[in-house]
Amino acid sequence: MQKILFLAAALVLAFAPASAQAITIDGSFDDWTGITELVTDASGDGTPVDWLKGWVTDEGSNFYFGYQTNGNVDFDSNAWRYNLFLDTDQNASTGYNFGGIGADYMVQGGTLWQSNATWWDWTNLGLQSYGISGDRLELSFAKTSIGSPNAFDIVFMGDNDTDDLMPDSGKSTYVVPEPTSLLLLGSGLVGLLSFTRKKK
Ligand SMILES: [Ca+2]
Ligand SMILES: [Ca+2]
Ligand SMILES: [Ca+2]
Repeated sequence: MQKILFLAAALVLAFAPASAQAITIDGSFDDWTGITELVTDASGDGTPVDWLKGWVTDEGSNFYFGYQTNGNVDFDSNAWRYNLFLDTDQNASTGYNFGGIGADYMVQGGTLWQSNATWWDWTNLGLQSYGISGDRLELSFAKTSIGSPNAFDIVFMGDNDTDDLMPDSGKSTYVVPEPTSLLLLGSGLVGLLSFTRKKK
């Protein structure tokens, strides 16, 4: 009986969400509290886009991106100045060649684009879910939209001639955390298997 209870507990844990925190794309940033910045940047080193902080996280089947700039995020007339370059195969020789990475995807304003070449040639994958409030943005899309990578490199670029880069040189890397729920599920199944065997 104890074993059954233990197994039941293990299975309940297995199906519990890996992260307790859910991000809702609503322009409110309370749900980002406790999520550490992936990258930060100096204030006053770019105009009109001056990056300050960037966040990436994931949950379930979605990636979530956030950033904070010095001054309000302005998509009304300047959406094209807000660019996130994503190197999803972490291979600089594939995708748009920029800042030492090969960006296979780009988020420009609220739109996701897929690279067709090492030069500026993109396919529009459509407007994504995003919210803006003052100097911050949050944006989300399905992991499958960018090929469900386990990790990717990212560079934030403002404008394309008076650009502020974040980081100023090189890149940041986001690694999808190990799915602890699957590990628990695995150990639960192993336990179940050995329990079944002993019973025979
Ligand atoms: Ca939110
Ligand atoms: Ca900056
Ligand atoms: Ca690449």
